[in-house]
Amino acid sequence: MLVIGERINGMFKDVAKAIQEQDKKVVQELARGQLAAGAGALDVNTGAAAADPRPAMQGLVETIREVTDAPLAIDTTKPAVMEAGLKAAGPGSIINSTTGQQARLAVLMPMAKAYDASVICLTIDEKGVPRDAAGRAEIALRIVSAAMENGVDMPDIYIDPVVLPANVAQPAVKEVPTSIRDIRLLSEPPPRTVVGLSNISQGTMYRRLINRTFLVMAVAAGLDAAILDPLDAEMMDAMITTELLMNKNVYCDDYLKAYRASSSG
Ligand code: THG
Repeated sequence: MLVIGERINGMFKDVAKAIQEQDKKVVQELARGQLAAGAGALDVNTGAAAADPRPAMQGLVETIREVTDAPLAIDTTKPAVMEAGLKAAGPGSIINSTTGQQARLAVLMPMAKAYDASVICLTIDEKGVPRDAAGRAEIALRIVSAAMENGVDMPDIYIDPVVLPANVAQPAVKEVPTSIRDIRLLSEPPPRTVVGLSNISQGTMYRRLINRTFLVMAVAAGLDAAILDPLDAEMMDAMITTELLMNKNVYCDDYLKAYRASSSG
């Protein structure tokens, strides 16, 4: 499973401060640390920390590129910021994200082709996030069509069924694993699935426990990728164990060590 490290995000106080003070060290340490902990890609989001997000995104990406060639997920809703990030990061990046709205798909699918990027697509339309898995599947199908029309291959499409906080949208939680199963049936080969995991526990007391329990549910449903904090070792252990029990890796007694040895570059 592809782990996309979530920590280089201006939503976190240490990163917001680093962006404001142009402190490269903090960002570079987070890049190295997340990759060493098992991330295969890094999410990059300026948050609200920068007055002008375009140079801020470019600066963040260049700072990360000084220490790693790992794929970067450029996390912004603004096409101009996206393009600046993709340019600085180079081919093999991940667009994070487009919604299923035609106007956004019409901009971001061609951008994926032009910059040799894969693309995360949220199951959101003009009406917002659907209440149930059926509504998510409907938008996902529109996304699959748009990808085909633009010549973007299914393995380069990551559909995100949108995880909402369990404390305010409790009935929506179980729709996500259903949605992960549904999305895999939409085409052959299927698009991939991704979630922003930490959304599930925002504002709750047992954040890490809720994160890792939900991750197990999603991995058991066939999740392909997750934006999460790989520095949470208990969560990584839960993920690795679920993948083992789902027969994605061959059993050995020291499977945690074996997994880490094979994934740490
Ligand atoms: N889908 C996609 N991309 C995403 C998301 C998604 N990108 C952003 C987000 N959701 C995933 N990343 C985070 C990062 C941080 C938190 C949640 C999701 C988070 N932050 C603390 C908080 O809000 O409580 C910040 C405070 C702190 O700890 O310093 O929870 O769903 N495609």
